[in-house]
Amino acid sequence: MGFVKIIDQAVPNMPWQERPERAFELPLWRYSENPIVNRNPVIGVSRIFNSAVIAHNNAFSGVFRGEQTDGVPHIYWGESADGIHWEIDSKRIPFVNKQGEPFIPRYAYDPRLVKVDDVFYVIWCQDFYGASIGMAKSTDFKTFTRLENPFIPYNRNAVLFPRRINGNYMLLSRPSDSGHTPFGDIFVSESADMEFWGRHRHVMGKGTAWWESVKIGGGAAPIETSEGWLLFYHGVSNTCNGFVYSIGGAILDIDQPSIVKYRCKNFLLTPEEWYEERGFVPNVTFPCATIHDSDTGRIAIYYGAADTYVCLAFTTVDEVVSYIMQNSVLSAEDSEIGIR
Ligand code: BMA
Repeated sequence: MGFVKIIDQAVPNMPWQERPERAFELPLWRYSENPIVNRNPVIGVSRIFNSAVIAHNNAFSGVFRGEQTDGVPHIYWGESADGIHWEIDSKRIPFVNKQGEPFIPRYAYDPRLVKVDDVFYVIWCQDFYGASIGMAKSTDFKTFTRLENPFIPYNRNAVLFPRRINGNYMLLSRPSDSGHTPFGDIFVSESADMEFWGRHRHVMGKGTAWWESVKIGGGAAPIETSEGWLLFYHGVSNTCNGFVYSIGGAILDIDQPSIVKYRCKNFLLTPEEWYEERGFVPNVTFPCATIHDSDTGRIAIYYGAADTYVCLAFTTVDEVVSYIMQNSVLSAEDSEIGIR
């Protein structure tokens, strides 16, 4: 065991591959068999990417962004024995309202899957008279009951914390426009009941570093550690050929997550491999989930690549937290509580 402790369950059967021998600076390394979900994965779906998974009952379950053959994204359910090979339903998740009646979003994308208080929550982006956050809960992975949309448009990249903090649920989100948003900071909001959200705080702004100078957005559900909440997020830069999405890392205060304690000035992973540089949207690495093991400190990061594939990268909590700490640069906005 190293110096940082993951405060969560042990997942001894999590997917894992040792760090390659070859020398490189960054603390994340890719799974050698990427992508783990390829093109045309099920009938009616041409691409699956930006998807989230969870360890459950000695196996793994996931919500997948499936781009249908008509181009419209919806959310699909999948299961896996090893977290690498996935059986994905060919029918999208049949969301219902509180009365149990079908209540399907017009479109739905970039789902996250987080367990809080023994309930599984799916959070995604959907149409609510403009792009906004959709939510549903399930206790059996059969019935997915939609909850009130937490925010008015426009908003994306909502990520729940995996436990209440000071008694309240906490949700990261990134206010946006309804298009290819050219701005964006991460905020955190609180709720006592998962229905009414408030006490909004600014967490972090787009970075001063070039790789995250256009906008940022929450990625995987924060991991509770002895040093604070470990957050993998995406950062975007602009080029003459469009946006480039990289993976960044920060550590938020454990009791007041609007305060950033450490923020890495370097990306942790940026598009380099063919499956990240070539696809429906080139140059995108977009983290949406982790599986992590408190006994070994191992972390597997699930990320979408080039809006086309699902991929895996690995690290350990010691390696990634020390890299973030050693390369941390904080702005005044990062360190403050986030009220004006
Ligand atoms: C964002 C979202 C993501 C996507 C990214 C790159 O605005 O739509 O789903 O991966 O753009 O295209």
